[in-house]
Amino acid sequence: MREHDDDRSGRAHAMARRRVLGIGGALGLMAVTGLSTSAALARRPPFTGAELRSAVPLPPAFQVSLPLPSVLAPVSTSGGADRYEITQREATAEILPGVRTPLWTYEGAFPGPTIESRRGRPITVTHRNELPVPTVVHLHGGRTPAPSDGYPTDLVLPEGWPDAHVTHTGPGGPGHGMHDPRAVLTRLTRDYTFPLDQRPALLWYHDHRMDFTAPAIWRGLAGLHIVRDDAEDSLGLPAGRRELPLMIADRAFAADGSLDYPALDPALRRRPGVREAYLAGVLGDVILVNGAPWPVHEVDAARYRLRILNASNARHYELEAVSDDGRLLDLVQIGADQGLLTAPVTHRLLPIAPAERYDVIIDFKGVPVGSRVRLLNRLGSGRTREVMAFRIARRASDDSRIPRTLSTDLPIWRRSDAVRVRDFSFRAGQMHGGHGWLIGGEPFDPARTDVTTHLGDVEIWRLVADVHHPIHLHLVGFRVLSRSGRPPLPHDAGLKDTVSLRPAESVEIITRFDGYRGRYLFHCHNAEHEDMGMMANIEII
Ligand SMILES: [Cu+2]
Repeated sequence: MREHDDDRSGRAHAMARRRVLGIGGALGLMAVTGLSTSAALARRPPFTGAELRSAVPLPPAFQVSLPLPSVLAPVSTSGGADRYEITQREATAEILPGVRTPLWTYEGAFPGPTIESRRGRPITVTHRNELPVPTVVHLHGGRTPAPSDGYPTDLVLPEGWPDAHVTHTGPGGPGHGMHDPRAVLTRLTRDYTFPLDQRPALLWYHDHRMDFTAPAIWRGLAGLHIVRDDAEDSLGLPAGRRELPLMIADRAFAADGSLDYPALDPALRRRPGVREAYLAGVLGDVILVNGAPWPVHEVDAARYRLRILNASNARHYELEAVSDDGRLLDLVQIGADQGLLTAPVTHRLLPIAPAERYDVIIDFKGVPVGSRVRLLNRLGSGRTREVMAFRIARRASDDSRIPRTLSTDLPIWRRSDAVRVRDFSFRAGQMHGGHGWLIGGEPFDPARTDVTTHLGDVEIWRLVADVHHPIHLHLVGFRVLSRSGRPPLPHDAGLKDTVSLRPAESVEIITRFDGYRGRYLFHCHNAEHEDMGMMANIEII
């Protein structure tokens, strides 16, 4: 299924076959699950989605230096809270050497500037929308009051955007309008307040506009947010320049240097959705890390803390670190989406679905100076097999450590704590007469409450998938209880906010809905699925 035919008809044919694999193949897969789940899993496709091919020459791997996103300075720090300002605006960047690429950005950069904050110290971020379309900001993984959580219809309208265009057309096109009476619109700016009363973790902020999240993230609206606290600082983990945030995202480039995306409305103003071949998800053929293609980073022969985010719309990775002499280095996981594990878990291969984060220690000690360690994606093929490289530049002393106990505050919810169990299916289906992605057989409707729960309730959710669906809950972290009736996988450890459902798999999670009352979302974080209906509402009362 990885043909790279050069002629257009061959390409179209290959795309059509990929689409069958992504959607029709999933239904076939569901049909065979009666045989046995493990047989179905063994046949699972390596990805869900179709790959765009860039129309410009691509640079060789491991030539461009790894950029490190700048850390945003607050505009004020008075009264025990920090205030930040971010302008969302168009900018042009040289992502591929010699190629100018127009982007939609936070503060002119992709990734946007990193916000570094302390647990329990609230911040307010004033976002100013100078883009040509409405936007919404969501802090992924944030324990955030509902008015600042970036509900998809809580739009920040740009100057001059007519109110008449606020009504959402829905992926079925004009005439399938969804009206949300609870939407809170602002014009030009909006203050988002984040209490950050939560475990230290790598979060990320990104656009969450109704029907247009996927193309907005693709164009560059994503940035990192790191929460820290004294307990984590005192562990002795690699820090400073030996702590590297790595935002991995795939993209494709059109002949004019712009980011290619199969949007039905390239202006992203009115008509949502993507061309039919890409309904299962949009994949690019260029792997970016912190916005650079297949970068290389010079390191000491010492331990590094890699804070990895998969910010791709639809691409899954299975990461491995390989030295030039073919040795696989340990990836010692110390944290999950929602912060530190209780104890480290060692991997040789680390699967990472869209929106998941892994906090990993890698030790370059013992790797010869002058040689490389490449981070590879075992799910990729050709160029998408490569992610980035580390070049060991020098011997160095290393006083970092990996404590055997990393944290003692992970919530432990027992099955007997749960006051109810809910079932949700995540499947392809019909929506407004076209293709959609459905939760429990229904496409998203902002005006419908799908789940009502009480603040403080513990619930078990059973999630079942047709194809890959990375499922994300806003507001709360959760633990993975089981996968298809078996114990969780090693990388399911810790507190998660996104769980990767593999084709035909059922996963049980347990969580407590605490923090704030209000309307929140849960959804698939394959961004194209999300835009095509795969979201639902949780009302916490
Ligand atoms: Cu999905």
